[in-house]
Amino acid sequence: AAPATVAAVDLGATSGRVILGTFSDGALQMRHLARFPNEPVSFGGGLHWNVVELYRQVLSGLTTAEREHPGEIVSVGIDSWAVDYGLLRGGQLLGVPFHYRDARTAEGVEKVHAQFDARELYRRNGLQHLPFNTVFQLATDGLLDVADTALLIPDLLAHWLTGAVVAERTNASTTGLLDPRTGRWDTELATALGISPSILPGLIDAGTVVGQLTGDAAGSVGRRVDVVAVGSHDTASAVVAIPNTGRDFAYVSCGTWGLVGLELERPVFSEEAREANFTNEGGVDGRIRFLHNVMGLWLLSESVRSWDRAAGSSERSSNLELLLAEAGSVPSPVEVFDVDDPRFMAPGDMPARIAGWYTERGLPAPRTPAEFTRAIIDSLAQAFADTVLRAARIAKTPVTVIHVVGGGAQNRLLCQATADRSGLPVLAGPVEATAIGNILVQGRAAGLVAGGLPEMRDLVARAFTPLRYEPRP
Ligand code: LFR
Repeated sequence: AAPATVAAVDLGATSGRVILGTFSDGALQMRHLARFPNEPVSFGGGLHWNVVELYRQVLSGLTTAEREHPGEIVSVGIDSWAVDYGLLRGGQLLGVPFHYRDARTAEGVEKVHAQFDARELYRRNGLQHLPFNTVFQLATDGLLDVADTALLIPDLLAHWLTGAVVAERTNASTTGLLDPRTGRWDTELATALGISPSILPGLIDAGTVVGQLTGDAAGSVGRRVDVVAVGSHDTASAVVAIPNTGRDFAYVSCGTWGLVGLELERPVFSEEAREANFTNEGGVDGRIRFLHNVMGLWLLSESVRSWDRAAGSSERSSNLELLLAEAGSVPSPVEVFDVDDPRFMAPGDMPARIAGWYTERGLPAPRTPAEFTRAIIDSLAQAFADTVLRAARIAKTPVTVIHVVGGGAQNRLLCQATADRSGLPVLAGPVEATAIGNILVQGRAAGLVAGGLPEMRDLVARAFTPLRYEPRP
């Protein structure tokens, strides 16, 4: 068959990418086309996403793709971080979407919990408690009453590209307003919370054609290309690209967050699961992503930002490679810190908060960037290990290997420490799992890949051999 190409738009909390995936004879080849920063903007007392700039960058990436590979691209798919949304009225965006790290969510949690306590909410939506789950954000959103439509970020961009108004299911599953048993909106819950179900768009599954580039978008790109819904929650796309065709595996999708858990056939609503704060998010092909959000490399990137700030803008020289090498040769902290402490959620001086965790307990705090980095890596690895073992226990499934995918797969110190602290082998890679999952689901929709998750994962395993870390005593 002639080679055919799809375009993945993958938007992360710090950068966005447009990546092309070309299928020929059952193999996949990737080309990085564009990479652009995604920097939240703080104004008017709120922390926001610059979604218009993101849209501009996506359009510019797609235009470049068409110019460099005229007529080759068969579809476009968009994924991003979860939970955040834009509100619209009459097709116009109302306000600038909030960042999930904005402090307003505390008020939303109070409002929702006044009506539905944590137990009742879990019984209905099966989600771990994260103060920024969409349901809490909506409950405190001043524009809710004026809005006629709520669109999650990838759906919002797809709307601007095509005019379609849809909610892709994997991402909708992170809102807290979806019933994981039925895969439908929990309209009773929404109504009780004053969220009109009419603002929630019709749900679609990954693999569905959303529409075609229209209007200005078709004009810029020069052609009416299909936009296909992928696992539009980035973590759902990442899990598609885990290079394992067997069972019994756990995963850590490690970037800004460390999403740690299992793929299950059915959700787990037990009290034990709720207390351990495990979520039942929706995966591609109806799977359940039974996982917990571990704070992730945010701890390190936010620390690096603090050190850069202190060094002055002229000296933005923190070299991550060097820092990790140094961290590898300082001793482990006496005790690892609790990476999930909510104090680490907001942007700001991360080293000071980490030091505070230690000094409050009368423990020696790290002092140098290398010591902080070592403490962060070891503490993350411990949390990854604990979370994998806990997930296996709660879901009553054996785990024999941990797959680390995403940016964190490049971090050798982290992968080795995770193997050591869990006693399980770690298979690291692919780094671009999210974009690969996005590409595979589009490829399947276009008939370029056949089969289900096992076939797609088999292709990943052949194209991107993971690196193996054995646990050391
Ligand atoms: C990862 C991620 C997580 C989600 C968090 C906030 O990028 O999508 O899965 O909990 O971002 O949306």
